[in-house]
Amino acid sequence: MMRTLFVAAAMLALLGGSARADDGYDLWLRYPRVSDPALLAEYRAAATQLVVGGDGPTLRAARDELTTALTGLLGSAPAVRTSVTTDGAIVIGTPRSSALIRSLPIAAELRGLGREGYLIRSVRIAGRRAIVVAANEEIGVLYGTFALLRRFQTQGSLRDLALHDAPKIALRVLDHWDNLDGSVERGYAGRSIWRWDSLPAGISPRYRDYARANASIGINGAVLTNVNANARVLTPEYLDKVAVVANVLRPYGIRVYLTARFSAPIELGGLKTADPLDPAVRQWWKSKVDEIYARVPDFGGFVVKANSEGQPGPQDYKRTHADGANMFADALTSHGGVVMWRAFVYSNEVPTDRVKQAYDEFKPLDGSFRENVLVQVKSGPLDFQPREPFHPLFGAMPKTPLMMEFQITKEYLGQDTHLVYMGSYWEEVLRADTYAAGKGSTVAKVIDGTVHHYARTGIAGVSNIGSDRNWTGSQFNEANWYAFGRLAWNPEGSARAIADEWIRMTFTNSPAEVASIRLMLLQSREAVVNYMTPLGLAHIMATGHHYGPAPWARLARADQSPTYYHRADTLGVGFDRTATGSNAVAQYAVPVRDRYANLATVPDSVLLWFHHVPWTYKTPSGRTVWDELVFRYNAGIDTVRAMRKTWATVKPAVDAERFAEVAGFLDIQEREARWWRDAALTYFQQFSRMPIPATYEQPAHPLAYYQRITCPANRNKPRCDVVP
Ligand code: GCW
Repeated sequence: MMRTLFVAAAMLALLGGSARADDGYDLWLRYPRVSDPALLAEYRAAATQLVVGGDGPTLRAARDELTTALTGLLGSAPAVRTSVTTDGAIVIGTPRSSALIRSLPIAAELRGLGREGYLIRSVRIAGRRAIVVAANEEIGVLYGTFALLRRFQTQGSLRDLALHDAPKIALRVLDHWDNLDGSVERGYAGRSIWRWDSLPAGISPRYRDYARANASIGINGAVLTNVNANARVLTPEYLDKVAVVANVLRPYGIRVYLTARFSAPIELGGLKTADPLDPAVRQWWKSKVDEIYARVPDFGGFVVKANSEGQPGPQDYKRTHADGANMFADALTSHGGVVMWRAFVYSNEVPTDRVKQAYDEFKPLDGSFRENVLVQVKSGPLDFQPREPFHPLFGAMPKTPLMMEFQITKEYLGQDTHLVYMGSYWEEVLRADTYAAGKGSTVAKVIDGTVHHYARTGIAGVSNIGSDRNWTGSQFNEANWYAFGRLAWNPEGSARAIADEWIRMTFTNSPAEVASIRLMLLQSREAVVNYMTPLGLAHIMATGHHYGPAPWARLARADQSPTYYHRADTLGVGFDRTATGSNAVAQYAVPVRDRYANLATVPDSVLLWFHHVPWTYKTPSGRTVWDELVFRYNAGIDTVRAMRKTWATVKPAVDAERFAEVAGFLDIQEREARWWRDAALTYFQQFSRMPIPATYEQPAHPLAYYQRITCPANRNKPRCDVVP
């Protein structure tokens, strides 16, 4: 038996790359042999030697990556040398680590690149052709190394290289909503990658691969724990584990952060209060922070969710969010740590429209936060819906660094199965104009500090990473991890260009297939908006797991009820957020406010977000709002069908395992898009009392059928079922 297996494996190996089972573990860090002979010859000639100036851990990581990558791409590793002895050397290092780098005329250019920037140049060294990757610090060299490898991987030219780049945002972090028991809140890719039970002795090899992947896209921080925090991570036992993870991530330029449970002084310290102005509480946090830095000298700081969804916070003691944040800031400041204080706060005890509450709470606090506090704001004012207008806090707090929080894990967008490229979503938010300091004050320019000259800048993505072999629950969810990193580095980057890179690095460089897969990616976000929440509808997902449709749900808490958000009745549909309603629109600067408030100018993408309109209201297409809903739901499904067809055409270029996984998920996506349409339209039809025009597919079942469908809280195949 063993023998047959061995023979089969050897035969598979002989068949070469295409026959190899590919589970997606390698992400975009795959280095298959360059197949075009001319290109291969050119690349080989450019990479005969590797000259690494210095021996720090980060330079070693760069050297190892180059060695692995070039071995794969070119068929053999370049010789590692201490000086350039032939044409075709790749020289990496910093002026401090390498006399060779010091001798090159690049000092002026390096000066502008900061700690993490890099330059890549074609040069002559002692008459020999070389490519130099240089930076002020080793981490810049590592980032430059990955940028150079990206050239190889995307089959770009290596001739006359003269590029430099530096990140526009300083703190680029992944927020893991990972619990200490190994579960992941809103995680759809298995269990947590942090194996708390086996740490600190057991170090999973995945930690290093995680670090490589992050470094390759410039992510420089990891918040290891859920914002719904457990104080236990702050105990010495757990801090020892945290320190080990930090040690693995450090060479890759990644700092570790933790979430701080506000009530930890009571739960761990035995104090009677967690009042942020109480001297004993302040002292407790100070000692705790010192204890952390003794183990993790480059600890990044804390992320805090306070007074939101049941989490404790300063308001429990009649203090403000600034009082709370500043207490942590004071404890962290001497160590160089920061506080990322979340603005995602709302309460059903506050009678105001939920989407207004964060602004109401935080705007008056502008100017009262310590210098090392960033206020972390979700991309939209509600909660990571398939589409929301940008959060009105962006642009509204000139004296407080606001950082972006995107959700990479697709809680409300089909989770693991639906193919949705978030790059398009984030690009839309980042390019939105806040008008905070006149035209051109885009969200990107707010968070990169340009608009208000923020001293600190940051961006967080709620991670979609788990223990699954493909890391993110599906092959295409990997693209969202990638896109987040690239947009965090440059928030003015293009979702399309990023998609292109990712496809070339992950699937194929063949132009026709690149174009096909890119089309799928770029269509996918609008498709999900159409088949879930067209025209500015929001939060009509099933309660709890947020997977399927349940626009009918009416909960004890209005602010989490679908019916509260769509407000459908026989007169019309939509949430009036103009002056005649909640007036949330007033939180935006003029002219954004006027554009949204006025029915004549509001984009139909957010029509029902801002307005309650009669079912017969004529949208810009000329269709009534009812007919437009029918049209959009069907358009969403049509796009998914088109995506399926497109995917079928790329079969020859994709390995069988990944091809089949994606095809299977697209099949689910189409079925579930129909489920969404039929559930939503049969529900809304009770109010509109208008027909679904005969040219469209009619719902397969009556409303009651869809209302009986339930999904297990812990979804697993078979997924959601009709309860008989
Ligand atoms: O969207 C909601 C999620 C919660 C999450 C919360 C938050 C971590 O449903 O699971 O809690 O947002 O962002 O704090």
